[in-house]
This record gives sequence, structure tokens and C-alpha cells, in this order.
Amino acid sequence: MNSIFQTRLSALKAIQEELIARPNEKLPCGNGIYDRYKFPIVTALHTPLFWRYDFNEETNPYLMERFGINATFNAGAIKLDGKYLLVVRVEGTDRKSFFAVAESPNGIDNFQFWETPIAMPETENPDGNIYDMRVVQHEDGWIYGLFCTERKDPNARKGDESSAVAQCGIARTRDLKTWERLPDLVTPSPQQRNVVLHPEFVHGKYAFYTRPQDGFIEAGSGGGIGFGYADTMEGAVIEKEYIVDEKRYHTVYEVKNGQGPAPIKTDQGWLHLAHGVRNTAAGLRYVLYMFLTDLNDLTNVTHKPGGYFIAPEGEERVGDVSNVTFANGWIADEDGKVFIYYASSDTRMHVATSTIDQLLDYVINTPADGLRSATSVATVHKIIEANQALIEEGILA
Ligand code: M1P
Repeated sequence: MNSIFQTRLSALKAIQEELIARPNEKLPCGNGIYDRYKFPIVTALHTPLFWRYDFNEETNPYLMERFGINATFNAGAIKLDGKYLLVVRVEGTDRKSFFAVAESPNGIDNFQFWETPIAMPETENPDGNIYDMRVVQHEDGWIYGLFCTERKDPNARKGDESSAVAQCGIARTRDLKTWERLPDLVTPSPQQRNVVLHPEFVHGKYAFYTRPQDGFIEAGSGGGIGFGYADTMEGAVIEKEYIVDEKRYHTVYEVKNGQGPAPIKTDQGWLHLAHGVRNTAAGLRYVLYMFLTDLNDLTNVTHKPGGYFIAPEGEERVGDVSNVTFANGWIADEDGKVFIYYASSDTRMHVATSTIDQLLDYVINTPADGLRSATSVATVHKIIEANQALIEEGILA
């Protein structure tokens, strides 16, 4: 007769194999801008059993989980050697996050974690928590990972065990396996999160998208997505931040916003994906939005559609931090296909697919936010009138 251990081992292996092998399916009739997929692409259940279970029947006769994984979300993305790689934020049941690479042959399913999580080196000031890596193949030849390093606030009053300081940690690699940690980014802002390295030199310098913030949660006087330059990555210092994309009253990014992954270069400009946050009676709501910046002046937003690009839908709306979509990774293939990797509710990863042409059409031709109800109505009227003209001309039935 099989032992509890053997029975559980067979069942656990079978369930995980089926999950990883399951083909994903494009959902029918999207919005014309992108397609969503039926299944999340990476979940806590995708993490290797080898990480979570002691497989020695003598020391673990019940085959108990010894290291629980709570969530897999907010993944950076890069394509290397033809493989779609996500640098996933893996969060243990102990609330600590770390990074681990999950690989897929096609970008939409069969994501499988590499054997071990990344052992990220620390600076002399150890990280309390690390998360949300933006992976960038820079023209200097290195792959950089910029992420949030969070540490307990040294000035927190006695008894306050929640206050923290967020800064931008920097590491570089050639293969996502061996990482060299560099000094944290220094900026004029008290705290930073959602910092992203631009993939090219700008005026001979490294260029960064920043998110200045007064406190750990509140962006406060930090006006939105910032931009700044540093001379080197080996002790990067930004002397001045310029606000490129402001938070604004009564928009989907009125409380705060943040750059998603590094922008994609197109012949019409740099395509950006970002997240915007607004407050509601049910708490903060995080959605994704897009904008385009000038090819030669990265601080000039040339086009910005009104409203959100992706918002949490259906089961995406529920999770550890509900009503959240967040993206810090996307991959543009050479044929123009774009894989948009987004997390829902700080719990799991999803993919949406589009093309550079569709995304450019979306950012360039979608009306901007007029910032008032009357301007929204005027926008709808304009569309209706144009459609009525088509009917009158006999072009539309
Ligand atoms: O919980 C939602 C998100 O909150 C933070 O993002 P932001 O700095 O813009 O508020 C981050 O902690 C992010 O990881 C998280 O998904």
C-alpha cells in the first residue's frame, strides 16, 4: 500500500504537470486594441514543488509544505535566446518577496520556473523586501534589473512597525542567473518606487524614469512620473528630476502613477505603459494606461489616450490587494507582436497580446481625456456624428 507521502507526491506532481502543460486560449472578441487570455500564466501553484516540499519521506512523512508561496506577480520581462522570460515577484507566505525566472517557449503558456530563485546580492544596507523588477537590455551591453528595495524606516516612532523607506535597487547580469549588485540609486526625492532605466543612452548619459514620493505609500508632492539622468550605473546619482507625466484631478491617475516597463521604440515615438491609481470608497484602484513620447525628446508626451488601457476584470478583480492591475514587463517581437504581462490584484500573472501597429493606432487616435463630463460627452457626440454621416452617405448600413 502506498504511504501518505507517496500518494500525496503523485497527486501533487500530476496536478502541477497538468497546470504547466495547459494550453492558454485567446478570449473571443476583444476591444480591437489587445486580446486577453482565458488563464493566468503564472500562479503560486506554478512554483516548483522542489522549493516548497522536503522530499525526504523520513523527515517529512506527511509531505507537508515547508516553505509556502503566497503569490506570483509584478514580473519584469525579456526575450533571450528565443525564450520568453519573466522575472517574477514571488512572495512567500512570510510576506517576503524575491525574484525567480519563469520561461515559456511562446510567451502565452507553458511557463516553467528555473530551478532556483535568484539569490540577489545585497548592499551593506540589507534589503527588508525586494520587488517589482524592471529588466532592461541596455545599449551598454548589460541587462539591468531595477527594483524596489524596502527597509524599515530608521526614524519610525517607537512601536511603529509599519513605516518603511522605498528606494531603487540596481543589479546587472548577462544571463539572469548571476547578478552583480550596484549601489542604490540616489535622487532628490525622499523615497522612490517604480524606477525604470531607459534602454538607450540619452545625451551620453543613463536616463531613468522615476516616481518621486514623499512617503512609503503617498506620492504626495512627487508630481507623477519623473525623468532624470545619471553619469554612471556604478553609483548612479540623479541631481534633478523632471516630471514627464503628471497625476491629475479626476483621472484614473489622480492619486499616483508609475512607469511600467521600459518604453518600446517605434518609428512614431516611444510607447509607454504605466499604472494609474485613484481612490474609491472600496480603496485604491490600479489600472494601466499608455502614452507616447517624442523620439528625440523623451520628456515630451506627444499622445495620451483618455482613460485606462487595462483594468481588472472578472476574477482579476479579487486577490491579496483587490482591484489592482500592475505591469512592469512587456516583450516586443521582431514581427511587431507585443506581449503585455500584467498582474492582477497582487496575486497572479496574465498576458494580453497586441501589435506595435495596434498600440500606435490606440495611443495616437484615441481621444485624450478632456478632464470634464461635458468634454467626454462632446467626444461621444463627435463619434456618433461621424457614424451618422457614414449612414447618410450609404457607406454604413
Ligand atoms: O498594491 C498595489 C501596488 O502598490 C505599489 O505600487 P505603487 O508604488 O504605485 O503604489 C507597489 O507595492 C506594487 O508592488 C503593488 O502591486
